[in-house]
Amino acid sequence: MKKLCWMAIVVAATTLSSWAAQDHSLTNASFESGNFDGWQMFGKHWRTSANMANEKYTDAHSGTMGAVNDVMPVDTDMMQDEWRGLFQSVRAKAGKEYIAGAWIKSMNTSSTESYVELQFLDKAGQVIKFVQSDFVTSDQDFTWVVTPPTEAPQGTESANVRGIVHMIGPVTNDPAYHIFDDFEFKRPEK
Ligand SMILES: [Ca+2]
Repeated sequence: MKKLCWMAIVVAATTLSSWAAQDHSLTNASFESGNFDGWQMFGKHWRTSANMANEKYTDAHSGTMGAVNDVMPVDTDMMQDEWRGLFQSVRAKAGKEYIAGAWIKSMNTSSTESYVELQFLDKAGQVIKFVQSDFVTSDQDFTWVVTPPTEAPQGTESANVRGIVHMIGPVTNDPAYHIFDDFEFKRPEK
């Protein structure tokens, strides 16, 4: 009986830690599930999409699916519509260097931009350091967009790998599209 109780505690602790931060590798980093399993989002108009009818319009860098954010001409409320993001939590260790990256494609970029952000969080879940990639500010085919290698500061317990879309001002005429695929979180290669 005593052994059984101990087992239950171990199982509970394991479940809790995997909920708090996935271990190193990202879940559903290529969106091949066709949904946002493993990801959390904020802001408007996130969808997974294949759209393979024409190479020019594909939404997948690898496999058949990618994650798309649509910035629509009707998104005119800067309070509600300005920021959109998708992210997931991973385990990270203080003193170790990491990078976060994704392949980003953009179309009809107009007054929008996108980037990858890496946040380091402490035990309480507070962001104690963050770093960003270069910003995608004009139309491009899938391009590897990555943060500088960054050392996790003292007190780091986890990291958030984030894809961010920023509406600088309302778009006119056509929607702007920022498409993400194949996120990575890893130690930089030396
Ligand atoms: Ca994919």
